[in-house]
Amino acid sequence: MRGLFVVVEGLDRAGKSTQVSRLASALDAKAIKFPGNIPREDRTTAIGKMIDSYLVQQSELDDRAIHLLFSANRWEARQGIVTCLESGKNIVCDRYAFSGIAYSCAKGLSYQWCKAPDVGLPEPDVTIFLDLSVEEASRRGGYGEERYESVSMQSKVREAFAQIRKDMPQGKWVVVDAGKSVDEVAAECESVVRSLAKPSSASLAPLFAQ
Ligand code: NYM
Ligand code: MG
Repeated sequence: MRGLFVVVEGLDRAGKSTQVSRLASALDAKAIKFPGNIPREDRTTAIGKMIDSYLVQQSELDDRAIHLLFSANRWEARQGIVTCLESGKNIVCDRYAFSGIAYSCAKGLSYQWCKAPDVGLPEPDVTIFLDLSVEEASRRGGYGEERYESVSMQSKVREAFAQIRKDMPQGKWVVVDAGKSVDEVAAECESVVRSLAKPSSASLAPLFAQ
């Protein structure tokens, strides 16, 4: 039996890192993160370094070029994900293709264009969207210096996530209220995963293939 592939998505400051580590320990899962690995200093692949430099505003890139780098960063991790799941280990992943689409659509790129490079990646068994209002997210310790960390950008990202939600097959996208306490959110995330059916086949379906 292969492992479960669980993705956690949400705006910046929605509490993803905390919930990913809680969920990973509850499920005895491997925690992974896009872009790169946790923490920021570990955006270590060649592609991860380019992404990091862009996010911390040390380099400029065309919107489409950075979009493709984020996608390439997932493709370079694909074999590792597949191998891990096939060995029977669960994965909890902090952001995935959905962030790729949401942040680039928020900058004005078209939905279909943004989706295309990620078609065929391993499809998560479920994506948990940690839902928080932009206002509440911005009150959580304020935004840092990274690109995209502004109320106006996050509002557009939230709208784009709403569009993705409509596009997702039944049961693949579960919204959890991220405004509750850390323990309550953790319990809800865990119950979402516990209620999933066991993976029906050993191999993973391709993302966005339908
Ligand atoms: N981000 C993340 C994208 O714009 N596209 C992507 O494909 C992914 C995975 O990177 N503001 C953005 C969202 C975040 C930023 O992520 C850094 P994090 O989780 O804050 O390290
Ligand atoms: Mg962030």
